Amino acid sequence: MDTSLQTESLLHTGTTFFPEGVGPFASSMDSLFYFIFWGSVIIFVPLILVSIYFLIAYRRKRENQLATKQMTHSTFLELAWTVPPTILVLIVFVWGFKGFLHMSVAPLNSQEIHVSGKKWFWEFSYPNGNKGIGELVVPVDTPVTLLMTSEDVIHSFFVPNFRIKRDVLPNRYTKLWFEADKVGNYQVFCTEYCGDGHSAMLAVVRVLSAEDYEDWLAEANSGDDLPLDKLGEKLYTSKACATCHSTDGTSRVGPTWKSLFGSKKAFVGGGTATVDENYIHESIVNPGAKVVAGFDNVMPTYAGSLNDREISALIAYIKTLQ
Ligand code: HEC
Ligand SMILES: [Cu+2]
Repeated sequence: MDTSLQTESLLHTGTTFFPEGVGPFASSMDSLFYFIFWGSVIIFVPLILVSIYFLIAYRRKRENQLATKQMTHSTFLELAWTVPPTILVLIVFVWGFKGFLHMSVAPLNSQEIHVSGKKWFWEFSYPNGNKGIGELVVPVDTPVTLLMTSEDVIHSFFVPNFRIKRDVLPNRYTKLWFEADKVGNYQVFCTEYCGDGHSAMLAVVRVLSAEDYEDWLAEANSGDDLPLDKLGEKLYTSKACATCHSTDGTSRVGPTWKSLFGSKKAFVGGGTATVDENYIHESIVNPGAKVVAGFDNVMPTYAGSLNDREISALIAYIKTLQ
């Protein structure tokens, strides 16, 4: 799986203002934007031109000369600058409110997927018990409701192509729905600054055809046919370990995995240990138990997100990185 930036869905399609619109909200939202944008241009440009003209035409020419005749009241002018703007604002309000209601009320037959924001990745839990990190897989032409919550700070879930965005809060559920009408990969961003790894808090919505989706459901998350170290290598990216751990010796948010197995580690607050299977297991399910010196206690726990086979697979993979 590739969770890197989906520039194809953002840059190479759509217009100057928007990436290609997918799903039920794009067309009305874009029309409303263009209405406001061009409306503002049409009002702003003549206003500035007339202001400049008046500035020059009626400037004070001699000492003590009043530039214009003083005017005290004009009912026509009062109405002209009150009624049309009110009508414009009401149009924008009704249009926007209708769109807001449309986005707020999901169709009854929609499929519910739980989204959990953690520093710094997105985890998706499907109705059949499958879990995925960094990748939300959905069938095309099917309404999907996202039930979202955060495990730590405030995040925000944004899919530019779908024109949907909503904050993801700790201790509260927020909802979003969409219905992708086109197969493809669409970029997800976190749009609430949430710390060091914020800009890397990316995910992809993979929209599959009905048949491909069935295939995906059948094989998803099994990984049964892979040897342990190969499965571990896959999990290293698919479970977002790669956001914080490198395999080439460089330090990211967390220590590198290169030559990790068998090495001696010192911890914050004193104490040392040699890295073995139990140490790695503990680091994954209870990362705060021993915090490696020089690093912060920011690794999320994977207890419940990884099963025993997956943890064994990660250990096997780390062993290969000597
Ligand atoms: C948000 C960043 C982040 C993510 C994601 C993350 N880790 Fe960590 N990890 C850290 C940090 C920081 C440390 C060092 C502090 C500590 O020991 O808790 C660490 C420590 C570790 C250690 C101990 C390393 C050592 O040098 O002693 C292991 C093993 C580990 N992580 C495994 C994983 C695995 C497996 C995953 C993915 C399933 C993962 N981590 C995902 C940040 C992260
Ligand atoms: Cu975030």
